[in-house]
Amino acid sequence: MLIIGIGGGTGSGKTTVVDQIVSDLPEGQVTVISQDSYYKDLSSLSMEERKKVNFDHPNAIDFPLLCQHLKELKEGRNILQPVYSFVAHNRTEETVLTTPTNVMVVEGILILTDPAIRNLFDIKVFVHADSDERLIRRLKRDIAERGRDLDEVLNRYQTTLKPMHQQFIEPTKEFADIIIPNNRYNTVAVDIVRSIINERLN
Ligand code: UZR
Ligand code: MG
Repeated sequence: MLIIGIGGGTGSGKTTVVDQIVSDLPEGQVTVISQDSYYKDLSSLSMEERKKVNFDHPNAIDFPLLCQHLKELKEGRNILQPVYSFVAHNRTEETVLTTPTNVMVVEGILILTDPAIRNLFDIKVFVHADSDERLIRRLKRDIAERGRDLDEVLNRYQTTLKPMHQQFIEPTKEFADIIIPNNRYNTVAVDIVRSIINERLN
C-alpha cells in the first residue's frame, strides 16, 4: 500500500490535484480520504458555539482517530470513516465503510502538521498557490457552494484563515517531498506524481 499525503492552504487547488492524480488509476485501486471527515465531534456544543470554532487550527481535527484508521487500513482492515456536515458544523451519525486499496490519498489543509500522520505517508505533497489566488478561489467557492456572503468570507479570511495559514499550514511545506506550483493548474507536476505512483505500484 502506498499512502500519499496532500496538504496546502485553502483554495490552493488540492481537490483538483487529487482528482487529476487518481483519475488515471484503475477503479478499486485508489481511495481518497479527506481531512474534513475527521473534524472533531462537536455534539456537546450548541450551533452558535460550533459556528465560532476555529476550523483552521490543528486542534479542530481528530488526528488520533485518523491515525488509527490509517494504521488499520495499512494492516488490511476496513474502517468506518466519519461523515462531516458543513451545514451543521458537526460530525453526522453516518459513517462510510472504507476498505484498503493499493493507493490511499489523504488530503487536507492541516494534514502535514501532525507528526504521527506524516510518518505514515510514503509521499508528501504540498500544493502551493499565492494567497491572493487562494482568496479569490475561496470567495467564489464559499459564495457559490456554501451559502456565505462577501463580508463573511473576507472577515473569516482576515481573522482566521490567514493567520492560521501562516502559523500552521505554510510551515509544513518543509516536510513536503514535492511542492506543486498551482497558481495555474499544473499538468507537469501532476504527471510527475502519477508516474511515481505507477512506478511504485509496478
Ligand atoms: P479546503 N470549513 C468550513 O467552512 N465549515 C466547517 O464546518 C468546517 C470547515 C472550512 C474550514 C477550512 N474553515 O478553511 C476549509 N472554515 O473548510 C478547508 N471556516 O477546506 O481545503 O477545501 O479549503
Ligand atoms: Mg478541498
